[in-house]
Amino acid sequence: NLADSIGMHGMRYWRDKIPKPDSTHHKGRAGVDLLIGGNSQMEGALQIAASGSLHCGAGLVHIYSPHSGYLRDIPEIQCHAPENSDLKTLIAKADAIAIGPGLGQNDWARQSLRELIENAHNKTLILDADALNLLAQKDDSEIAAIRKTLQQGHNEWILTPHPGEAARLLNCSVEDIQNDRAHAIRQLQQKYGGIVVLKGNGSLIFDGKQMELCPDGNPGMAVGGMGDLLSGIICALAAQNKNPFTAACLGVYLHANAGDKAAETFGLAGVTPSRMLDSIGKLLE
Ligand code: NPW
Ligand code: AMP
Ligand code: MG
Repeated sequence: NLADSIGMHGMRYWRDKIPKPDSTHHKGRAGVDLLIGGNSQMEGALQIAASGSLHCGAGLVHIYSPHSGYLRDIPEIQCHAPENSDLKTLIAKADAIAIGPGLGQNDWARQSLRELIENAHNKTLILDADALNLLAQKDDSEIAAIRKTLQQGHNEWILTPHPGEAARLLNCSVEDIQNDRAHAIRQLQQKYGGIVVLKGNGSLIFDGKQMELCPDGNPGMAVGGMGDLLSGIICALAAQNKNPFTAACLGVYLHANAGDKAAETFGLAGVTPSRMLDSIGKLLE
């Protein structure tokens, strides 16, 4: 019986679990986010993720990207290029780290994923997009070692696959995933551990014990960059919040509700990640 085992608490329930900023709040307390990705031709993915973090109350947003110069359009964001920044130092400063939006799968992407998994102790990690595609690679000893370190480490991590990525992670078809999404998310959690967000119409969130279903959102959200925005939102909430399951659930609801607000204002065809940014702050209150 799905109703017995799957919660549908709604955005307010999750929002009420996070502390509201008081007058003593400062940027050091509002969470330091690090976002890794933005490889060739996918710089926009990391830009969207970083904007999502910024609009979700992050105190400081750092990005690590081989093409970080393009983000100077968003002056609030601190940009780090591999040739003159040390990833370990950036990891040490961050409260939560998202890797994947526009990451690609080249040597730099692999090396960044490996360095992150090896060095991010006691940090919440969000693995999305190409980080998941790398993790799904079979018959690859380097990736097998990364998977092992991830599973044996002490990190809290959140995987955010869309059905295509979920199918790669489980080595099955998208139809298999969509035919029984509750079963698929259980399998993903069993295989990889951590918290899993299975995206799509009716996103599910599962940590091995609790499962939440978000019924909000709309088909206008089926547009490039939408999942990248979610990664940035969850990263900001995880950096501000000690409970990563709350961060994942609230992030999914906020994102879906911002999508519904954009659909009301612009129509389904007019929903874009950029147009959702302005409503995120209001929805958080
Ligand atoms: P099909 O066609 O059904 O067989 P990919 P990506 C499936 C970056 N981006 N339900 C579907 O397979 C990302 O961050 C950059 C069912 C589809 O063909 C990544 O780093 C942008 N199936 C990188 O690009 C904006 C679904 O998966 C395939 C499904 C690759 O990520 C775009 C596509 O997924 C993008 O975010 C669903 N709901 N969703 C930028 N502006 O810089 C997907 N599938 O191959 O994982 O490619 O998601 O575009
Ligand atoms: P990605 O495929 O990584 O760009 O992620 C797409 C995002 O948009 C996820 O958060 C999905 O849950 C959301 N989304 C896409 N299509 C729909 C839909 N038909 N209904 C609700 N949410 C959707
Ligand atoms: Mg995506």
